[in-house]
Parts: sequence; structure tokens; C-alpha cells
Amino acid sequence: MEIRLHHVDESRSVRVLWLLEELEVDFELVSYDFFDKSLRTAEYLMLNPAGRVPALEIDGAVMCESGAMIEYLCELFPEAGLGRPPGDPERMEWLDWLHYAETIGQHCANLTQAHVVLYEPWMRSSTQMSLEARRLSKVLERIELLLVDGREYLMETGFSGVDCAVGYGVDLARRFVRLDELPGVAEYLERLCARPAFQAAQPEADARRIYAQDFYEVPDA
Ligand SMILES: N[C@@H](CCC(=O)N[C@@H](CS)C(=O)NCC(=O)O)C(=O)O
Repeated sequence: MEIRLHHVDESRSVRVLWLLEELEVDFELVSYDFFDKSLRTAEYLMLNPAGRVPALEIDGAVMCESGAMIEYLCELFPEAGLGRPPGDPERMEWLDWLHYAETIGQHCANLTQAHVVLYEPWMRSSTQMSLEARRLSKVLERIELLLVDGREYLMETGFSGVDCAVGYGVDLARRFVRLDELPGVAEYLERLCARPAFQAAQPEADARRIYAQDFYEVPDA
């Protein structure tokens, strides 16, 4: 089987790169720069007409949604035990968290646009940035509530593909929201960061990053 992942460091394609590392399968990685318009070339738009990452090729067929990629890859490699297939008691919960990753993702994307892309103060609104940060913090509370009883990962039975989806969002959210008041989330993130597959999905030391800062304060807030 030929698997090729089209990827930008620190973008949503990290979810899929991390999962592929967890699955320990062979794949080819094609990297792009977030800022240089390489996602807008005719060649890339043939793969994903929306000009977004990730794009995932599996034996020549292309997928363009990271959540669907996670579900599909977990089904392709069931022996890894990272999915919760139909009939599994955790199936409903697993799917719910898989899609919740985009509830986190939308706020992270809005905050990234405001702090990183709209770099001139006149382009952005601190009211909107502050609101987005508060909404992101609220969304993380759902994870805090789940982990409060000592659960280590989102599924009670252990680490799974949804931790790659949601965990990527938590790792990004910490750049916009202080985790001091979400100790369960902070510990969850530490647990995820310690995983070799998570580390393998991080940028090389000299890579051009989307995020130059560890934390982004809301200006004039
Ligand atoms: N729902 C999609 C969102 C993909 C997406 O928006 N990716 C962003 C990076 S996180 C992107 O490619 N942005 C580049 C652009 O908009 O030009 C997914 O989860 O795969």
C-alpha cells in the first residue's frame, strides 16, 4: 500500500502525521510552507481544490479531511487498536470526540488568523481575539471534566486516534489560553507530548514555523 501525506508543520496535518507514526506504517511525507503560497499551485490544487492541508493519498485516491483520514486509517490498520469500530462500546464516544477536534480547531484557526496572519494591528480586532480565546477555553472545559476522574486519555480503555485529533488542538490551544485553570488538560497534554510518535510529528529544529511565540497575548486587552 502506498500512503503519501501532504503536510505543513504545526497545521492540522500534524493530527494525521502523528497517527501514522503511532500506527508505525510506511508512508511518504511531502512538506509545504504555510506562507509561500505552495498550497495554491495548480499541482497542489489538483489534489485538494480548497488548497488546504492535510491531503492524504492512499494508492492514488485522495482524502482532504483530517478527521475522516483518522477514522479511515484506524479502520485500515485495526490491529493497532487505535479506532473504535462499529459495535465497539466506545464507538459513539470515539466519533463524538473525533468531530469535537474541529470545535477546538475552529477557534484555534480564528486565533491563528488574528495573531499570525493579520499581523498589522489595524487588520484585527482585540475584542474578537479576546472572545475567541474565551470560547476556546470554554471548549477545553469539556476535556477537563472528562479527565477529572483520573482518566488518562479520551477513551477509558486507553490511547486512540481521537487523542491525535483532539491532542493536536490542545497543543495549539495552549498558545492562546493559559492552562493553569485546566490542570487535567495540562497533564493530558504532558502525557501526549511524552509519546515518541507525538515527538516524531513535530517540526525539525530549523523548520519555518507558523507559531513564532509560545504564547500569544490578546493585544490591548
Ligand atoms: N477541516 C479541515 C481543515 C483543513 C485546514 O483548514 N487546514 C489549514 C491548516 S490548519 C490550511 O491548510 N490552511 C491553509 C490555507 O487556508 O491556505 C481538516 O481538518 O482537514
